[in-house]
Amino acid sequence: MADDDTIFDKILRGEIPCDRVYEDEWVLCFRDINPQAPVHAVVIPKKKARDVGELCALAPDFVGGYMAGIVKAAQRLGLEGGYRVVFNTGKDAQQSVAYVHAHILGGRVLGWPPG
Ligand code: DGP
Repeated sequence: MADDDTIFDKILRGEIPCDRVYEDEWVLCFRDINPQAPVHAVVIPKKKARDVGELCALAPDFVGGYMAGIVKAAQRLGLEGGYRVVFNTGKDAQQSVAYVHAHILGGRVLGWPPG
């Protein structure tokens, strides 16, 4: 389906440039184009899932590789003081790209609860 081909599919295929932070066999991490914190990157798995629900249907090895990739990306970003990982999921959470992505946010003290 054409509308399944998201901006993140295109970034993963190298058709659209990104500011790459970290990459391994499981994930690609790049800086968010619209940062919400001094450090803001997104991590996508190299196998397509639209959201965390679909992600959980993938093989456990793959989900584990994705989670480990998120942590390695955060280390690469130098967030020793801590960071937040967010999966916006569905309409109420304002997920705007239908390709699962973990936001990594840091570089300042983050408020809680989020908006
Ligand atoms: P969400 O709202 O959770 O679906 O987050 C999608 C994020 O993707 C949003 O923070 C902006 C970011 N984004 C959208 N288009 C691009 C792009 O072309 N490049 C990069 N680097 N980030 C993008």
